[in-house]
Amino acid sequence: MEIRIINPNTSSSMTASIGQAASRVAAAGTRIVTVNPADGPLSIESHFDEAVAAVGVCEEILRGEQAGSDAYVVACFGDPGLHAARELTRAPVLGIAQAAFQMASMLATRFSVVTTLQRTVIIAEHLLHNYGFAHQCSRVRAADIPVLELEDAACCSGRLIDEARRARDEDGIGAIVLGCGGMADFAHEMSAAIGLPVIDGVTAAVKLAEAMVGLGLQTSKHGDYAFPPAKIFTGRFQHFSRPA
Ligand code: 2AL
Repeated sequence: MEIRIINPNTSSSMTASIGQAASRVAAAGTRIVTVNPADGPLSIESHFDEAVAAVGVCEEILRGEQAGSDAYVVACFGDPGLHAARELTRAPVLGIAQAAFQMASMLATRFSVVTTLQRTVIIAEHLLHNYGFAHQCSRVRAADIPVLELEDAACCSGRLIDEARRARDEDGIGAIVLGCGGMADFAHEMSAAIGLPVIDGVTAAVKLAEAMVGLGLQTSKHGDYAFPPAKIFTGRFQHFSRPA
């Protein structure tokens, strides 16, 4: 099976590290294809960044449909464009936040999220509410690390471990969810340091996608995930036009 992982930001180095993390956990018969949009924000750290990035996510889904991908992963923690992406395909589409919340909720009754910047905390909180996980998340914490700084592992791992340790000691939780697609490489070290399960959304989403494809499960086309109505798009979005 082919799982197409879409990094919604345009950082090709982050796309490569997401691909390496995914490939390490993929089953023998799984082909991981990792892409990012050509146009858009280099990192996603605001509502505005998410809104712009969502168009690139949709374009990459449409490319994946041409290539025959069996499942998709939207590999940014705000799950930008996730519902729109699901409208465009029958294949399962997993967001790394929803996948990580789902897995954490089955490993501990309560978890905390350790994310990047304080201003993205509200984005994760909105997702927790919308997905129905708010009652299982004790707190969303920011390590105050800009997304692109995560590439400097030496600088970040201590700060992430310190924040996760504070979560363990203060939040009454049993697991940590990592709040960024660029954090996968820190999961094992953090788990060893604090003695709790640490769930990275990229690898969680890959394993959930494999399970869904293996079970023959597809995105429902009954109701709001049905293909969007065909219509004319104008200007720079003309390529989305389909005759009604
Ligand atoms: C993210 C992420 O996963 N990728 C990105 O560019 N921004 N999320 C975050 N909370 O900062």
